[in-house]
Amino acid sequence: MNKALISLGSNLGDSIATLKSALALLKNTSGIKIDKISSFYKTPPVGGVIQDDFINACALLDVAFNAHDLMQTLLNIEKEFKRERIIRWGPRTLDLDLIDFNGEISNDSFITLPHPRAYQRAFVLVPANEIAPDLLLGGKYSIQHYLKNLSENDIKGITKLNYAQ
Ligand code: PH2
Ligand code: MG
Ligand code: MG
Repeated sequence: MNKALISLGSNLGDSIATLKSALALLKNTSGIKIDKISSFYKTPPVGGVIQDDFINACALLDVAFNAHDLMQTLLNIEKEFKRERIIRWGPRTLDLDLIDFNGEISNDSFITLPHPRAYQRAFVLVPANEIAPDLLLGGKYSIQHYLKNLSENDIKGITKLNYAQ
């Protein structure tokens, strides 16, 4: 079995319902077992674009196939989800990012591992730290190591939602 850390994000539509549905789709995918799911967090947008706050979460998966196939599965779920939501209920977004896969390092055109910006993103590190503080990103430094390196300012505004999954 391979261990994968993924991050989930949404800031359009009913983001909590979106993340729940995405997790349900992952759970029903053969070859994937969900090991742990973090709390859901409300997080200020990172990256300079003026937009609504995100709902973010992370999940640890046991995966029977390789990183490429998992990446393709995540892209398929994103696409399927968006198409359904756009047709039925108006615009929705879902972002599923592969953060780490067994500590592997990859730089091909399809997949970059570990995720190149995860180590500096509080909206990934805070939920990830809840379920996998000792996981080594790219086999190198732990989630909790990177989280400790963030500033107060990076973490400010991240709120854990009181919500039973
Ligand atoms: N995703 C981005 C850009 N900025 N900010 C937050 N808070 N959460 C995200 O998931 C996020 C973001 C691009 O994928
Ligand atoms: Mg992303
Ligand atoms: Mg993405």
